[in-house]
Amino acid sequence: FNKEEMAEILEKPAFDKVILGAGGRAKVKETFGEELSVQQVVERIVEDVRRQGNEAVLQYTRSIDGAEFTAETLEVTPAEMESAIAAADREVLDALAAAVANVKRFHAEQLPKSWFTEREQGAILGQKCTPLDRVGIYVPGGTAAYPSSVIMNAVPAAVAGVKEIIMVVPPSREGTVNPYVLAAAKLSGVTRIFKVGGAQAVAALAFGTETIPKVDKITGPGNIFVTLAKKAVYGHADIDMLAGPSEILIVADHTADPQYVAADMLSQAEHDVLASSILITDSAELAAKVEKEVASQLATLARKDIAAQSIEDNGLIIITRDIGEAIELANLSAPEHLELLTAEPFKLLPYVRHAGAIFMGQYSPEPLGDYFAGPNHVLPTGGTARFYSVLNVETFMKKTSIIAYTQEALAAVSGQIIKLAEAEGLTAHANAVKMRGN
Ligand code: HSO
Ligand code: ZN
Repeated sequence: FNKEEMAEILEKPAFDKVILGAGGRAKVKETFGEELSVQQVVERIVEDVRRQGNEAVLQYTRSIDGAEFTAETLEVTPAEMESAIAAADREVLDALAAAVANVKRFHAEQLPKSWFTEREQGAILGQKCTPLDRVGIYVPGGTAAYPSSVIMNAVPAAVAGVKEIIMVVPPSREGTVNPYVLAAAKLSGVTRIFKVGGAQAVAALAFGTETIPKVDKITGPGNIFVTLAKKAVYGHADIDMLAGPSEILIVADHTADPQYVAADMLSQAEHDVLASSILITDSAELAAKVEKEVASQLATLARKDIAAQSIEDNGLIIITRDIGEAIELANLSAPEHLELLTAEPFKLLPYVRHAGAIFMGQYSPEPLGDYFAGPNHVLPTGGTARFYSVLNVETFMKKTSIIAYTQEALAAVSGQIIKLAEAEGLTAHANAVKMRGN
């Protein structure tokens, strides 16, 4: 165990270094008439949407998603919502509703309170918390169209008190959206839904178009185009974070069940060939068993090709001398999801400093958090858990200071304020205080 070497092994690919495969490059050539990098594609799309609004949004939706809309048909109608819900499986809808209730209950506990505090001579100071007026949530399309992600983005915004929650989601070629994504949006309090995805959706939310309203903040995960577009519009609108592929890191000792460990690693691997699944353990015996289990469970999975590729490219088992070393490595990695599959996970908790979410013990597998328990599944990836937090109610709120002094309170400190203003050469500042007497 050598720290530098380990840091290198655990190093994650930077999200903005993604290079398109042959299919992606061909698509870029077809759409833009020339070969462009992902960054160049995003810059073009963002600029076009900013300048041309709807026209660019509709044209990119046609050329990239292959779906034909007009400004009027871009928005999901109440009738479309009703028919999606009517055709949906009741049990799935019930489970979605139960998940919404749990996520609401958990996030309600995060709601910050405005507060006042008293100072000398009747002065009052305070902090007022205000929800954002209008936010945009991005929901990926295709095989990654997750109703659970709709809930995880929209419910905290609704709990924060955001009045307008605008959702964007890329349509299929036929112009449809996953019915459970629609149902989840309704259950979670989404106000309006537009069938647009990719960088064009992010740009439309950031700048507004004739049809899509401009929002104050854009949240939610997406592919590299979406992530780079969020980075590009940051400052015009706020963003939550820059998310990359999903990861799990499991710290396990000899008490862990190798079947559970393997299943949890694979649950992450099936997300994406770029997803990473790492086991760190002080038990060589467990490591050997997990390796075998992964191979045998893999064969049974619906998405075995994706999971196998992910394990092959980004799967890792590290054996340490003790659990202390394992935790040290976990901190070095700052994983999105950290599972502590050890005899006494709570004893390790004080030593964990960097992780998006921590799953404690053998009955708290990651999917419990992905879908149901209540905490959010929009988490910092790629080592950014060192400085980003999990998506939460305050993501959708801001704070404003309040200062209310009395005449006596101001008089008591005006001499010192005047000294500071004069030291900065700001005599108008000094005047504003002097004028109020002392
Ligand atoms: N593990 C993903 C969230 C998710 N899993 C959605 C299933 N559906 C990122 O935290
Ligand atoms: Zn997941």
